[in-house]
Amino acid sequence: MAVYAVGDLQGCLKPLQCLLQRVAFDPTQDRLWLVGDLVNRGPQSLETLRFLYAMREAVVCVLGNHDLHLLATAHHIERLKKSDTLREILDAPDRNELLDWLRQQKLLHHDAERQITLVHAGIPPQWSLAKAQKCAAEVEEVLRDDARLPLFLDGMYGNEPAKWDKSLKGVARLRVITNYFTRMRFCKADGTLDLKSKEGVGTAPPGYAPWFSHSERKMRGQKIIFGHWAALEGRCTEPGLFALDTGCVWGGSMTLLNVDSGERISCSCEENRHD
Ligand SMILES: [Mn+2]
Repeated sequence: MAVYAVGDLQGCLKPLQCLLQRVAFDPTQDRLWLVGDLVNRGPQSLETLRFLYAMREAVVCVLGNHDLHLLATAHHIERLKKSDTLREILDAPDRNELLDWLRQQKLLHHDAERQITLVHAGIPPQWSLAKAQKCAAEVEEVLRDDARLPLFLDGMYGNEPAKWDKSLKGVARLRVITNYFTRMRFCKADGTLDLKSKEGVGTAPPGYAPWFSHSERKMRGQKIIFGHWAALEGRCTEPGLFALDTGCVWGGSMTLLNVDSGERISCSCEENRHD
């Protein structure tokens, strides 16, 4: 049995299939960890979801901002933006089955045996693993709760509050937790977020730095696999960190990491275009 982690899919099914073929992935034995952003922008969001759903027993998945956006558009179709390629999912006869599966997924997965944590964007510097697990669980509980889900999906958009505070309540509390796990790139050492900058590490606004590079970061040295930040191009020199978003949907490549050996392979997204 092998465990692999793959970067942001964003509806790019062919490069994923290319990677799984190259490692002779066996869903009855092997496991596939997904850093989230399974859908949107790419050519085959519906087919990608169906493919993963069919092998769901072999999949461990954390949600990304695009996955949450899909859930929100399913509740309020008017949220669909011009650049979204989610309509085919919303119109699909099996949409409820797929979306129900999606909302059962986590914001954070921790493998205790391997001592590795999987998240979409990152874990803020001021949080320990235990704190991050507690906060992720708060949002996961709401995602699974029919009564509370619509309120969360309506209220999750926005960049404020920019910083965690344990006295936060309601949707504002869920929003900042969600922004940390699914949208963060740059922040201050105290966890104050800048959600506007998307470029590489050298472009941090004054006073801000990549979430993983703060010297007093609580989880320093612990292993974290993450995606979301295509401008890193899979490079992160921080010990224990594995950046897997290599910008497939932007014409880059898709990266697969063997979690136990650390070996990486990639499939080009140009050569695996959907025609
Ligand atoms: Mn993302």
